[in-house]
Amino acid sequence: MDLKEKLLELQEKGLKQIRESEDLKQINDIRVNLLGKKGPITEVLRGMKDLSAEERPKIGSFSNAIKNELAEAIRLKNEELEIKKTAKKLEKEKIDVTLPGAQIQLGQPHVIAQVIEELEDLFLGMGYQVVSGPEIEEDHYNFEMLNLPADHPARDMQDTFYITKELLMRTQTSPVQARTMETHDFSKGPLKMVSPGKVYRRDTDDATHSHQFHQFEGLVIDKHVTMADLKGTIELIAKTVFGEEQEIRLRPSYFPFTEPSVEVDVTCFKCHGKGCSICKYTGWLEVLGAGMVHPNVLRMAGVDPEVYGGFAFGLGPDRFAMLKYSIDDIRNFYLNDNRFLSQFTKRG
Ligand code: 2U9
Repeated sequence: MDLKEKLLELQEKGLKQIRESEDLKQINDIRVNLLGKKGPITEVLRGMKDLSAEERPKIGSFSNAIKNELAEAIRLKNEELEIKKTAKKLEKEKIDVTLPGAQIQLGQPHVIAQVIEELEDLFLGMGYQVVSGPEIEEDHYNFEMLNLPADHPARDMQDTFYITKELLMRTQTSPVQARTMETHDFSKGPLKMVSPGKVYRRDTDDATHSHQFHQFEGLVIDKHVTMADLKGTIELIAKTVFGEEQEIRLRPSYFPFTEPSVEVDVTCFKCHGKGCSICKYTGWLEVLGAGMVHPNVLRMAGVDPEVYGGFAFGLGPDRFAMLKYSIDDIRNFYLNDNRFLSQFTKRG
């Protein structure tokens, strides 16, 4: 077999191998075998030294043409296999973008925060300001300014977390009002404020007591404020939180910072006054304390009780939330168990 025949045979065999190759590794092996330095074509070309000067360039260009043809066939096959490989990969990695996404669990304000926010909205709408203050408070603002001097028996009513002789964890949010009243410029208009926040008492925690709970207090100071203003405001709170059809009643009470003082009941929102387990078969729920600001409290804040007067009220957002959602243990609010908290999902 002469060289030309050998080359033709190599061409035919090579093209067949290339045609039949199935993956990129195989085609690369073929390229190395066929066209490499130790490959059969190189081997054939070695035999050219025995050819005549006339034959040599002919065989030389013939072998080059075959080499180029094989190289091109390999390149095309390689390209074809690359495309197939990519198509296969795409097929495998295909995702359906129309499938619904994984649900993201949304958080929500704490149920107590929801109650506070609802009340804040009500009072902001009536032109009140929402004021916060320090939770570590001075004895002076927490007790003294609220008509509870050191020897006042009412101080025994509250067990207090003292930090030093003068500093304590506030037992009520009233010191925020005392501070605001002290600095308010009455020549610019009345003071209308609410102060929601955390308060602390030295209580042993149980189903109805927590050493930390919340208060939402309100204060209005102006000329000519009457008990009728207080009653109307309280009625609005009761109807907003417990429902438009609710009624209120006031009972005489005592607080050191208000005179006269009242306790406020609202008709039971469950039984509407008929009597049920929620209202302990009385038809009424006790929800608020309130009164007309004591002259001593005004005087201590530098406000003339002969000219100005006002009303104040206090309520417990924890108790409101317990009533509204029939929660029988206050400790639920402070365990931060999401199975409990996620029930009070507020949307929109
Ligand atoms: C100033 C003057 C007067 C705030 C008031 C109440 C009545 C009251 C409690 C009810 C249950 C709070 O959540 S609770 O523990 N509060 O009954 N609070 S009048 O009177 C003030 C406050 C500040 C300067």
